[in-house]
Amino acid sequence: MANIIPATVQAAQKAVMGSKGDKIADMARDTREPSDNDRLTSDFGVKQSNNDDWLRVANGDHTGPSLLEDQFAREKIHRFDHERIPERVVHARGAGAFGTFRVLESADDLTFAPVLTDKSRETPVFIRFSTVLGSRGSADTVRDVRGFAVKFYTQEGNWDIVGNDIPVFFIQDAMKFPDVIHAGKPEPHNEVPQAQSAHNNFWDFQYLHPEATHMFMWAMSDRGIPRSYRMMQGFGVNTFTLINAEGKRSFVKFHFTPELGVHSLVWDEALKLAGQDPDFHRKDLFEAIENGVYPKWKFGVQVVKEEDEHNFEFDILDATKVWPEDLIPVRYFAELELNRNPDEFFTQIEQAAFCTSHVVPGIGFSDDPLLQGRNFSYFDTQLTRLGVNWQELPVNRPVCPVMNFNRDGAMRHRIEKSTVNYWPNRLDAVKPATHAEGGYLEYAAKIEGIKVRARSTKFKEHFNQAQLFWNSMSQVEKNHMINAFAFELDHCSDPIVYKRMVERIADIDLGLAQTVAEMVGGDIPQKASHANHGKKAPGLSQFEYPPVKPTIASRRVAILIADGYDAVAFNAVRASVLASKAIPMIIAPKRSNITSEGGSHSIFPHHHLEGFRSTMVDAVFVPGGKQSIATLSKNGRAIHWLREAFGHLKTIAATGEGVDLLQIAFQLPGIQLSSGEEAVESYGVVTQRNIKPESFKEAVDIAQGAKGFLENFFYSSAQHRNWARELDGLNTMV
Ligand code: HDD
Repeated sequence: MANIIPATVQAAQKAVMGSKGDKIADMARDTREPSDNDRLTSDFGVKQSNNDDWLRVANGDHTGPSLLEDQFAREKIHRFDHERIPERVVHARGAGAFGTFRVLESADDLTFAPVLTDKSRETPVFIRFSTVLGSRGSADTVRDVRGFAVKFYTQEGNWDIVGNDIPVFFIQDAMKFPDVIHAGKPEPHNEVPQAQSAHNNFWDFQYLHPEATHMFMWAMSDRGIPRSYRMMQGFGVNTFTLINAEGKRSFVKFHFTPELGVHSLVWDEALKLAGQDPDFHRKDLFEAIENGVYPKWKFGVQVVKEEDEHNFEFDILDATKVWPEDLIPVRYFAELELNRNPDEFFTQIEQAAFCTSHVVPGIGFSDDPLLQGRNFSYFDTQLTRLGVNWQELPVNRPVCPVMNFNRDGAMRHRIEKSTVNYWPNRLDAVKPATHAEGGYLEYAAKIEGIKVRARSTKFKEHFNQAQLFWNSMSQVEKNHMINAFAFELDHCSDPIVYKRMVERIADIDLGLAQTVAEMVGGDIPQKASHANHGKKAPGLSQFEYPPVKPTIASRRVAILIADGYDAVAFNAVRASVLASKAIPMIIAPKRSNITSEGGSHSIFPHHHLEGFRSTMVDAVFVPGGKQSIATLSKNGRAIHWLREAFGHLKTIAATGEGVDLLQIAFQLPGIQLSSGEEAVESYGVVTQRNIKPESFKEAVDIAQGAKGFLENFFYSSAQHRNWARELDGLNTMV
């Protein structure tokens, strides 16, 4: 029987795929790297001798008109004119990386998909993180939901989980997607605001659309302002199904939980970063991978047996509901690591395209009405953005063989060598695969019913889980949510919008509604429209996800110095920061050589105080040195730097005269500072006044000893933020 894949092509495919279906090797087929051995050519390959001057008429020293004849100049301009493709209609701004997925414990009781059962496999993956509302050029740190889209390049084909960092959604039915997005995106008359939900239309929709209540609570929580893509959970959101070898089907929700813990920015920091470093998240991901601190997530599923589908208060197919973890715990059994940055943003991130409908044998859909609509929408949007052959693009193409009779269309790359392009054909070429050969089989679900435009009764309850979420927040998170509502509704100019929203919040919690009403100018409600049931559930507060082990790896630690700094303390701390795989950032009043006390050392700082702000680091260290501290204490920006870092609840440490600078900056009676040999930790401020070792080695030894200065400094920094400072009202100096 003729095989339609010629032997040479098969061999080439095998060679690039390697035994693991290596995606990096696969993309390398289309990668080129310019070098000084290369010579300039046109796109049609002819060498060119000038890349700067358009061919034109010259008369002596005078130049005349440019000539249309210059094919090379025209090609350059034409190509440039067409560089842009439509941005994604949602999730336009994003960043991504490549990595690997490994199964630690087979889930073969649930599925026969090898990607979830075969422990010997390393499945290549690609993730794109994103914000939802902003345009491609908007800021990273805005309050928004974050996309968490994963492509698994399995040997059975591509599997996409197109998820978010929040486990629920604003709507239950895909038909409402254009409305929720139109309402959230900039308003139609003036295209304002960019990348923000703080406007009339967004909140008007939220009120008029009670099923969004649970999700807007999540969006107003700290989940809406993550510290890093690496510190977010990922959720498949929709209900999928897994089918095992016996043909038994279970309903599942997919979860990714980060090893670094779940952490957020504080709101003031997020606002400032949007201007000071709009690429904050994009750079953070790139920097961590570049430094070899590879972000990792554990992967798991919540499982509901088919026979239990209707045994819950909520409908398990309703994407506005979580499956509370006290009822349905997460079963973690695999891990995902990101370990490679893209080589080129456009071809590998911008052209990446996901489809919820892309599943592999052993994984299936459910009747979740949001998922059903999504399964239509994603393929369709790729046609507009990338064209019909989008699955041939390097980042999108599977690592396993692709063979069918889909043909032609704009920008077809693959060359199909055959006399037939239809099925059935006389060559018997490209036969449908049997189930035993790995052919996808739809689950034989029994369906009966009548055609209606309606949803089940359980879909109509909207407030129980919004209350559950609010009740499960820690005090700190509750405070942040109150502030978030206060900010957002203050940006709504139409009284009907903020007044009604206060009424809606009274469906969740009367106390919350009263506080928000006072802040934003709504009528203060006297009665809860739905009494709060008072129940809590595990897994909702992000404080339940600390780092697996306390670490400062990949955190940025600023070291503030000026001429005359204490070189021994400086070097000891910098070396220890580096040894912990964190990133020291040396900041001084100027970016030119800074000389130590006594002139024995000098160092070229990374940035000066005006160029690089405290918002861009996680912790600050101020070494002593009389002259250095005298200079910094007279520098308004240095004082502001420390006050701002303190206000943003970051760990701040100082040795020697550096302690005096903290005293000047904070002047707070509540905080204890070291006055002698002892390292003191107080509200995340770590100080040791007398640290006068003779040598660098001695300094490191002292620092790393029990209860040592460094131990305290690093432990405190690894906690991410000092919440006690906020709870005790000490953080008012931002
Ligand atoms: Fe969507 C993109 C996540 C509902 C229609 N969506 C998109 C991306 C993510 C999500 C992460 C960016 C993918 C990338 O990085 O390229 N979307 C979700 C989640 C949803 C959801 C978690 C709810 C469970 N989406 C949803 C619905 C529809 C869409 C109900 C339409 C009926 N989404 C799209 C889209 C996008 C998209 C218009 C824009 C760009 C793209 O697909 O590739 O088709």
